[in-house]
Amino acid sequence: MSVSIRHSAATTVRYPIWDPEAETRPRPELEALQLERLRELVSRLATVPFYRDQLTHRDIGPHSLRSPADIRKLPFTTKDDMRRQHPLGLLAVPRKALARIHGSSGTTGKPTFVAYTARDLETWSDLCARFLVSGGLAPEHTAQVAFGYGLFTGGFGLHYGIERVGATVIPAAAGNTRRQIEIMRDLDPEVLICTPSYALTIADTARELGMDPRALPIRIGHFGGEPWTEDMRREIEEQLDIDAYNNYGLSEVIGPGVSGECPARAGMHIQEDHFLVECLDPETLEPVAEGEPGELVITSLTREAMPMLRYRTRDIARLYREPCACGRTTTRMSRVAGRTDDMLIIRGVNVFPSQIEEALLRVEGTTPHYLIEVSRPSTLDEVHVKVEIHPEIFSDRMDRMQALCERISREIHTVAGIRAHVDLVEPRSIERFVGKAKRVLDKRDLTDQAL
Ligand code: DLL
Repeated sequence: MSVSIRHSAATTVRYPIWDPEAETRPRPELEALQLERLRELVSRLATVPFYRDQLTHRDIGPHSLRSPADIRKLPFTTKDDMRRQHPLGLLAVPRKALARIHGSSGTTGKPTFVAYTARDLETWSDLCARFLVSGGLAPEHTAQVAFGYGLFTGGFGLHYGIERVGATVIPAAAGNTRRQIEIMRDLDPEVLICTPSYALTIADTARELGMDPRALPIRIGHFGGEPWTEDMRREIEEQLDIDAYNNYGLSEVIGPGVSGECPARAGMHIQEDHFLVECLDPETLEPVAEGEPGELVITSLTREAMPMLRYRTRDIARLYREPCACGRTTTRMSRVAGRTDDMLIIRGVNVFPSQIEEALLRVEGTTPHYLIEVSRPSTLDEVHVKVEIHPEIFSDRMDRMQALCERISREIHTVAGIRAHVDLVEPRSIERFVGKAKRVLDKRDLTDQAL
């Protein structure tokens, strides 16, 4: 099956649908499948003490569910729950059934782990294949992955999705931008996969090297892992002369592959045969009206190793259920408009202010008074951490102050995984607050009402 859509760049784009049966299923069939899978999930959760206790307490079993909307009878799972079940308390299969373990950063600096069985990995590859194909990846293409390979789900998730499509993958991994460009010139990949901000860095670096970024071979970009705006999409498309597609996911429920755009670019299609997504008012936890912003709460219907029941993502987005021009029948989600917690995403890395605090605590002479300033002067996020130090530590010796800055910066890197500029400031120069301290000044403009 293939769709023909008038593209924003006024070209006609025709891309096949990877799994037409799953992606264009009539809604009543899709909902019946969701219900069946939800019931199976509730049965499977009886093997996880954390879930079993809550379900027993509420006297809920598979029989309690008559439609997917009955999911509202079930309890939520939060990042805190995951932390309390650290490292693998939420496993629903024996440890020996695991095929892989990834991790995501947590407020404490310790990663929370997410586990996969071999079948979970198969499903994951398929889900990535779906959105990659919906945004133009074809078997004859070569795709360069400039995401980190490691505990982060971006690199491996996309890698296997590309292989599943039958395309050629270049696992370039994150960083070393000049080398990324050299690889592109040598190997002519048509597709680039990374964070949206890194795509702009590649364009900047190409210009620094005296090249026209539009002359690079890539024609399609699949970007995700951090918030971006419609303006940024235009910039990326113009600077690199490509079509840029958005995709969304989070490690707790699988990684990339929860949703992704089609050529209509009217929101990201949620892979609803595998994820039941609710959009709730974060205060009342009641569903918001269609098209209104709310917190996404995701249930992974088919994950074997570590299923998530009503995971509170803290991501604010909107859902649209009307049919899409591409023929897919799935609900679409808007861009992520913000978060309900204080998590920052710096160059694709999730960072909690508490991690910066933890790093400061490790360095003698610092005080717990600090301010994190995040900006995006050109294309990449910059972090400045202003830290008050004890008066007796304050020194006229530049070299000592410099060494202290470097030490703090190293600790921040160790705990939070980001490079920050550290500015030592005089005692009592950072504003004090009576109530909740304001520790973060985010100067980036990431709000975007567009899809
Ligand atoms: O970032 C998974 C991923 C990798 C998705 C590569 C897409 C591409 P985490 O590190 O657990 O997983 O971070 C998840 O990142 O809750 C959102 O706040 C944010 N995020 C992910 N994709 C997008 C996006 C991966 N397209 C957190 N737009 C999520 C906005 C996004 N925010």
